Amino acid sequence: MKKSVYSICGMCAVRCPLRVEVENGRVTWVEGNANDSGMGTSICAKGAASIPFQYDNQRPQSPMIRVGERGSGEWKNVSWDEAYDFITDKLKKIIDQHGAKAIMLTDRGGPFADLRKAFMKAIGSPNYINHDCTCGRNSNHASKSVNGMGRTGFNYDLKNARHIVLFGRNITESFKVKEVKSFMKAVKNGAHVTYVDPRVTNTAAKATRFWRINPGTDYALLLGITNYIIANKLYDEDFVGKWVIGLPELQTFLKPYTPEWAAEETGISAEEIKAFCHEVNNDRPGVIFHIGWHLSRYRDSFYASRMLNILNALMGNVEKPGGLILPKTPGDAGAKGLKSLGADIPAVKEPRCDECDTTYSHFDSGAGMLQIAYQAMDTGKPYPVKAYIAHRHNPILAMPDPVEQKRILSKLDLLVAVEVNYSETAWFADVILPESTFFERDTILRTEKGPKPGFGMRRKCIEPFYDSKPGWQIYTDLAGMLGKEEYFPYETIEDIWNYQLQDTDIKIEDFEAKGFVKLCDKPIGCDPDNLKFGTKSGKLEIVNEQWEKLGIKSFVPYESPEHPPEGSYRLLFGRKGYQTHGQSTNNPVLSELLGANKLWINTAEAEKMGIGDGDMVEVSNGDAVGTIEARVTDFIHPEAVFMLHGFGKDIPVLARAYGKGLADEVFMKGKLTQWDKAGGGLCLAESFVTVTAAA
Ligand SMILES: Nc1nc2c(c(=O)[nH]1)N[C@H]1C(S)=C(S)[C@@H](COP(=O)(O)OP(=O)(O)OC[C@H]3O[C@@H](n4cnc5c(=O)[nH]c(N)nc54)[C@H](O)[C@@H]3O)O[C@H]1N2
Ligand SMILES: Nc1nc2c(c(=O)[nH]1)N[C@H]1C(S)=C(S)[C@@H](COP(=O)(O)OP(=O)(O)OC[C@H]3O[C@@H](n4cnc5c(=O)[nH]c(N)nc54)[C@H](O)[C@@H]3O)O[C@H]1N2
Ligand code: SF4
Ligand SMILES: [Mo]
Repeated sequence: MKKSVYSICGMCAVRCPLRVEVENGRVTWVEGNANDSGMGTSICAKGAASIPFQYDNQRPQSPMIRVGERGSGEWKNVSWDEAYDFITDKLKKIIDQHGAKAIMLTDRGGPFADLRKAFMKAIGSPNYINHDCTCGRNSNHASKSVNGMGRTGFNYDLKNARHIVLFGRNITESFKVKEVKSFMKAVKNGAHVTYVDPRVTNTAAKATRFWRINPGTDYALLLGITNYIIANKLYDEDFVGKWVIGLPELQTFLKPYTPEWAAEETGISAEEIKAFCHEVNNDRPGVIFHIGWHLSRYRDSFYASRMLNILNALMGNVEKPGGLILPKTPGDAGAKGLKSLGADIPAVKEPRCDECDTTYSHFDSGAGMLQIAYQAMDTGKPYPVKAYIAHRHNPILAMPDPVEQKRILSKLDLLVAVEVNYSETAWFADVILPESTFFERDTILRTEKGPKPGFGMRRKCIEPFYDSKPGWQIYTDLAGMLGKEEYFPYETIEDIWNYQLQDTDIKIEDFEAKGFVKLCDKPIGCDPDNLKFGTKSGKLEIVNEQWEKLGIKSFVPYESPEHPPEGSYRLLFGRKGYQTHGQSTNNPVLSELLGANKLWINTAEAEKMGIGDGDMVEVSNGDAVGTIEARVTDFIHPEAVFMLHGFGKDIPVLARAYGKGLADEVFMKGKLTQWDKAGGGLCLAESFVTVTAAA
């Protein structure tokens, strides 16, 4: 029997809408859900590799409890009841001794996190944290300090843009399917694309202007650009007059930062910088300075990212074609939203272990800061954290310095990984709970913001292959066993969906036709003369007084980045179109496309050391050492080397990826405690390594 099911992809955190064909209980075809016009039937290689992932047996097949040393790989397969008993016995003891706040849960954030947040609320712990201190936190907080809404406070109308400016935003390789399609439409329509990176990427190849910037100097370039734009009035004076606070202060601050000054620092000529400024002035308001992520991994990323937000404001691009569009919510459609699963659970009054509600109150406490929680796990301050549930999150790989992390994680009484793979964290855990794959499970409903807001549903396509459970079931079971069934009274996923939908006019059956429900027929517009931003003033704040009061200055002077010592290189990292972080390097098909990462090194530098393309080289930070194949190329800045993240797996059961290539995070020694106090992001791009020909 053949059937077609609407689902939501789970092969990366983008979570694209899908249509899945199933024949006799097996998935035979996956494509984009064409009911979504931005998506069409497109999916990416990782999405297509969901079928080999489903049929792979190199993944956890039943609950497992560790019997050997941490990380030894000695496990006992157990029943769900045994696993639940083991976990809840430990949790009850921890609650008795330290209170529920000693339990922490981290996940990959996103539209389905409401379930885990509600679980933590139900058990009485404030310590729900997402992954974002290694991802977009600096950018997010920078946006929040300007627009009051954060990084996702705007959608980008890329396809209609006349100029797209990308600072280390490798949009064609580290992509979202809908975003890259929209970007390619703009390219086809002849939009200007300015791409800034110390490395030539596929996106550089699509750009009309590529600037190979000195690594870590983006803030200088942005200061030079903004100085010239303001000094020459190359901005939207009407918009700025009406909606922007703090321009005179900015102008004063920018005085020393001329394009000539920026050229010295960045390696990009003053003439080029000026030509760019005139070009964006001609192209506005359809100009987008993409906030992106990569400006998130340096010590001044918060301020660099603030400058990108400020440049968007200067372009007057808000709610203009080819500009920044405010995402519309169910409320904008005159409808009620989904009811949060935590809505009827009493608020937790305990303070957070990561101090995002106390010491760091400018940070978004909804997302938290995992690196600060590591300090709590290590030192017991502000209070002990004794149990850690990592759900769809692999901190040992995603946070820097795995050796230091393992030292700290070893202090826990309980580490649980809820996973579909043998992640590094699962391998080090006390218990692995195998979640059913996204094909095998229903998921809570999600809100979809955009021009036509609505709700989306992921439906189960097939029965689980192994002894796994869907996340909603796992947390309902655990809440029940911890005596919190009144807050998790669900028997079926329909109970959960009905709870979420109770304030709306929508019924479960309404999702059958398309896989999602829109709350209006036509895109909701917005009057550009009647905007409302999330700041206290309701305007875009170049000077944010609230943040200033909390000790976060609106402007800080530029400081040159440290240059690598003689014989060393700055280690850069990133992703590729057919890999998702470290979770797909062992995929049966994706591992054939790319078996191991290579070290990009500049040709002239390699020649000095007698290293040829394809030679094996030794990479070291004086502590961690490893060998990897060299990719000798003119396409990278001489001060930097680059490797893809997610390789160098040290888990023997991952037979295809085991020992292939090198892991970047092992070279990030000390980075668990080096982070930007203004933005919160970890300084991942501030490690140096030596490279020598391997013996
Ligand atoms: N295929 C695929 N797509 C993905 C993901 C995935 O795993 N696979 N992950 C998703 C996630 S979580 C994220 S956060 C995004 C990330 O999206 P991006 O941030 O666009 O992607 P990265 O691959 O991290 O690439 C960052 C680029 O920044 C460059 N860079 C390094 N240092 C500097 C610098 O000093 N200045 C400038 N201007 N550039 C610099 C690097 O050379 C690299 O090319 O991608 C998302 N999309
Ligand atoms: N050194 C270094 N560190 C980095 C980066 C880097 O480039 N270099 N990139 C940073 C960035 S931008 C990010 S976003 C983070 C990403 O770090 P993470 O969020 O940890 O990475 P992901 O690959 O998204 O997935 C996490 C885990 O979820 C599991 N998983 C996948 N699907 C499911 C599912 O359906 N259910 C469950 N329960 N689990 C599932 C995967 O197997 C994987 O182990 O890493 C950051 N850290
Ligand atoms: S970008 Fe690719 S892997 Fe990620 S959700 Fe979309 S189709 Fe799936
Ligand atoms: Mo990310």
